Amino acid sequence: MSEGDKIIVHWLNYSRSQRIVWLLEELGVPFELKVYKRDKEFRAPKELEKIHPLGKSPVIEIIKANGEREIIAETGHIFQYLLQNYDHKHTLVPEDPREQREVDYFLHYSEGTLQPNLVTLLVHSFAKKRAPFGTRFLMGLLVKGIDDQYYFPETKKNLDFLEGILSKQNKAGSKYFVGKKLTGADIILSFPILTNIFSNKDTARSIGFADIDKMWPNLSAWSKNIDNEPNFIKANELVAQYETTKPNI
Ligand SMILES: N[C@@H](CCC(=O)N[C@@H](CS)C(=O)NCC(=O)O)C(=O)O
Repeated sequence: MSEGDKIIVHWLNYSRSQRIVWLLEELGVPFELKVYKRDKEFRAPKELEKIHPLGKSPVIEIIKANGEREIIAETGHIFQYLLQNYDHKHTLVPEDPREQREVDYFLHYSEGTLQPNLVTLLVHSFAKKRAPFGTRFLMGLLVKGIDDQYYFPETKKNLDFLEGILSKQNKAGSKYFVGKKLTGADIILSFPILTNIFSNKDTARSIGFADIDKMWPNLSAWSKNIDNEPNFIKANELVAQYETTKPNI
C-alpha cells in the first residue's frame, strides 16, 4: 500500500457494507463511494457481479499508483486489510498483541458465527410473509419449528455470550468490546447488534426477540454509545441520501 492508492467502496444501500464507510472515516482514509441500490426484492443489482462474481457488498477496489487493481471481498477480510495497511498509528488497532488477537476473533466471529443465524431468522420471517396464499399457516409452523429448535436458541446463546463480555468489560471500566478503546471489533459488531437488532426493534420482535433492552442491558447500552460515536454518525450522514425509503421487508 502506498499514499497514491485509491480505494473504491462498492456500497449497497441498507447493508452491512456501511461498516466499511465507518471504518474508513475512523481511519481518516480518503475513498470513493460507488453506490448500488437494492431492487424491489431487496436484492443487489446485477452490476455488482461485474466487480465480484458473487455480487455481494461490501467489496473494495484498490487501484495502486502503478495502475494495478485489486478486488477485496468479505467484510472481515476487508477490515483486516484496511487495519493492517492503514492504521500504523494504532487509531483502532490495539498496541497489545493479545487484544489484537481478540479483535481478529471478532472480525471472523461476526460474519462466521453470529450473522448467519440472524440472516436465517430474517429469511424465515420473509418466508412466512411471502408464502403463496393458502400456505402461509403451514409455512409459519414449519419455520417456527426450525427456528425454535435451532436458530432462535443459537442466536440467544450468542447474544448472551456478547452480553457477558460487555458486562466484564464494563466492570473493568470499558464501554467497548476489546481493551479500553473503540476497535474494529465494535465496528464489525455494529451491524448484527445495533443495525439488525437494537435499531430495528420491530424486526427483532418479528424474529422472536421481545424486550431486548431488558434481556441484554449491556448490549443495549453499548448500542446507544455506538449510535453516538462521531464517525458512525458522519458515515451515516454520508449515505443518508441513498437510504430514504424504509425497505418493505
Ligand atoms: N459474508 C459476506 C456477506 C455479504 C452479503 O451477504 N452482503 C449482502 C448485503 S447485507 C448483499 O450483498 N446482499 C445482496 C444480495 O444478496 O442480493 C460479507 O461479510 O461481506
